[in-house]
Amino acid sequence: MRSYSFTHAIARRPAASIIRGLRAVDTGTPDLALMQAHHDSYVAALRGTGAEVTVLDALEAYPDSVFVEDTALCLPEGAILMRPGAPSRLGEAAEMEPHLAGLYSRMRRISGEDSFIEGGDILTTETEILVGRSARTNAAGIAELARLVADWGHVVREVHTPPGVLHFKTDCSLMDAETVLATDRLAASGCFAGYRVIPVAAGEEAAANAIRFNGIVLFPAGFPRTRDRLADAGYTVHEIGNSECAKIDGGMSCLSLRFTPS
Ligand code: CIR
Repeated sequence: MRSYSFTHAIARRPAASIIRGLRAVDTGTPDLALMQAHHDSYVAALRGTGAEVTVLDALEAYPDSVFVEDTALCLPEGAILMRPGAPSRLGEAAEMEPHLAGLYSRMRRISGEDSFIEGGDILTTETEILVGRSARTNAAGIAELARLVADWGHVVREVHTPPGVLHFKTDCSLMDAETVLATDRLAASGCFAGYRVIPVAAGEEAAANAIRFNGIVLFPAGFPRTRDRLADAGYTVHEIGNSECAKIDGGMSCLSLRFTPS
C-alpha cells in the first residue's frame, strides 16, 4: 500500500530559533530540549518499522524548518518541491531539494509566482491526492500540482481546509487504504465520501494529526479516547509527546517526509 508503506523518511532537528516559530495563538514558548526529546522518540518510532530515516541538521535561519512535510510531496514516481505560503518558510523547499535529489531520479517544482502550496494541506490516499485550500495553499498552487502529477497517473481533488485551521491534515490523517481519522468539523464538509471515517473524540481535535507509517500509527500523547478508538479498530498506536510542537501548531505529520524513492 503505497500511501502508508514506506522505505524512507526524512526529518530535521529542531533549531534553537524554534522559539520564533509561527503560531496562530501564543500558548507559550516551546522548550527546545523537550522538543528534541520528543523528536528523538519520533525518529526512533519511524526507524523501528525498518525504514531508513535521514535526520538533517537544524536550520537556524528557518524557525519552522523542523516541519519538513511542508517542503515537498513525495510520490512513488518522483518528488515535487512545494512553494510554502508563509513568506518566512518559502526558502525551506530549496533547502530540501538536494536531499531529495540524492534519492529520486525525478524531481519537479511548483514554480508559479502566484502558486502557493504546503505539504500539510495534502493527503495522499491510494486513489487520489486531496489538497485543502487554506491560508497557505491557493487555487493556483493546487492547479499547478495537478498539472505536474497528471502524467504520473495521479488525480488531484481540491477540497477545503476549515476556516481557522492551519492545514488540511491538521484535521485528518490516513489510517489505511479506505480509512481516515478526522475531526467532525472537517468530515462534515463531505470530503471523505467513499472513505470510512473514524471520528476524533469531541474535545480531542488536536489528535487528528497522526500518521500511519508501515505497521504503526504515530499518535500525539494525551488524547486517550481517540487513541482507544484507533486501538479498538485494530491499529497499533505508538504515542509520541507533542506538547512543544503543538505550541507552534505542529504535529505528527509535519515532522517528516515519508516515501519510497523511485
Ligand atoms: C507553521 O505555521 O508553518 C508552523 N508553525 C507549523 C507547521 C505545521 N506543519 C504541518 O502541519 N504540516
